[in-house]
Amino acid sequence: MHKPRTPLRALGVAAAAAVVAAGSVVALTSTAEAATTLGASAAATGRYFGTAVAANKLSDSTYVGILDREFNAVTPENEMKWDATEPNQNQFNYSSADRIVSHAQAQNMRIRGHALAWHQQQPGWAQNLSGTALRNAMLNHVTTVAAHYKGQIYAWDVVNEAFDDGGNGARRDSNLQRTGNDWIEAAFRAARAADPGAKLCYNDYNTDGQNAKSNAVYAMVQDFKSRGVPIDCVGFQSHFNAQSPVPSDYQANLQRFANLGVDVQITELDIEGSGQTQADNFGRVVKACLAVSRCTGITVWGIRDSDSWRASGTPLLFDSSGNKKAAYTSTLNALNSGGTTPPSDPPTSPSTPPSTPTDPGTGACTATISLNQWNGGFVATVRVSAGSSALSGWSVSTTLPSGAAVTNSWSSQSSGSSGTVRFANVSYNGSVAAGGSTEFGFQGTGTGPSSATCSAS
Ligand code: 9MR
Repeated sequence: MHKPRTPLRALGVAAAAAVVAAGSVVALTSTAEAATTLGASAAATGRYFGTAVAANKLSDSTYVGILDREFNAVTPENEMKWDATEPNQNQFNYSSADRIVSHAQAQNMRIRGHALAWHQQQPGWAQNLSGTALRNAMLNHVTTVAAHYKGQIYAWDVVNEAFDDGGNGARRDSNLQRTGNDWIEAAFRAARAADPGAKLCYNDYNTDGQNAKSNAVYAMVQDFKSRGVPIDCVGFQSHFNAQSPVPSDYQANLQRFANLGVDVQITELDIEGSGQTQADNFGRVVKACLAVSRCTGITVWGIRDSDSWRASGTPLLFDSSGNKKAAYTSTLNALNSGGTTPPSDPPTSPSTPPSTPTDPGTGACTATISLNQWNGGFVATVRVSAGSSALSGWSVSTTLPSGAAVTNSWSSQSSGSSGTVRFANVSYNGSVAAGGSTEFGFQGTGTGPSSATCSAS
């Protein structure tokens, strides 16, 4: 990363000479080159530094002044949630979210999308649904919103806060959970199909250290990775206060998730308190992220204390007048102390990366279905495997039992929805190397099929 050298030049010749004479030019150089805003300092380590933004504050000049000066990423605080984007079923409203997106794009900021599927802030109509109707409404929501912002979102919180706090490592009971345990993977698959370029994150709180809840999330991520369910990142909200302090194993916990092959991000950081204690805590959190190469960025949950969802705890980096707090200084210093470098981003791949074909291939193929059936609906995951020759395209047919219908599919182009249904490859998964395989899926009502036939095209 090229660092601006201007601050060094800005030093008087005499002062520079004095430091050289004192033999500490190296220290001076790093200090003099240190970036002076949160975003620029994070960028010098290959990371972003973001904040939650509220659309209705974009007319507040103090707020926007700090936002544009200090941050290079934003998360809409409420504007992309289900109640905001789909107030009535199948009527989508992006007006508030788009104001934030336009602002961020004009400022070259990354955008974290928050949150596609969550038990809270559901519109009333969704709260009143259950079973297959809710599952389908959720998938339609994920698909439509992710498709609307396709290509514009750095990372999506696809599913938010789906685990219990009780110490039992269980899923949180919710209307979404009651549609079947696979609702989370179904949401991730729908998001990947709608916006293959966005990183897809699971986001939660009280998962910041190793505990029963984070262990359960860890097991889910491990399972998703092993089965090819598309997940790219885990968000650690990091809402801290005296009752919920920064855990002593915070960095180790980030690292163990990163070791599963996902990025980790600090997504909603705020730390109640004041003065040096608060400053030290912010410094610790930032240094933990910098020490983990797959920790790709930090987002604080608001700009000024008065912007916080828990303003009385003064948990942010700027006071209510917009002045920098001690916590700001320690955050900036921690960012400027440097750290590991995140891997450069490969293009986000579909759940099973497409194999590079060595020849165009027209070989035979087989399709195997793994079915997740619940009362009234199903999700089918289909593995398409090439034989001894490569495939340049494929199509899979299956006959649904009577009464069943396909309602949604991913990583394939479907035709028909009942009786015999056909699924053809999409652009990125038609080429399958000899002996290789790829995966697509579909969801439906009724009883799902257990077998399918594959033909090469
Ligand atoms: O900061 C958000 C606040 O304005 C909303 O009223 C609240 C509603 O649930 O959500 C707050 O943001 C939450 C985030 O979406 C998910 N993690 C916890 C955050 C703080 O409650």
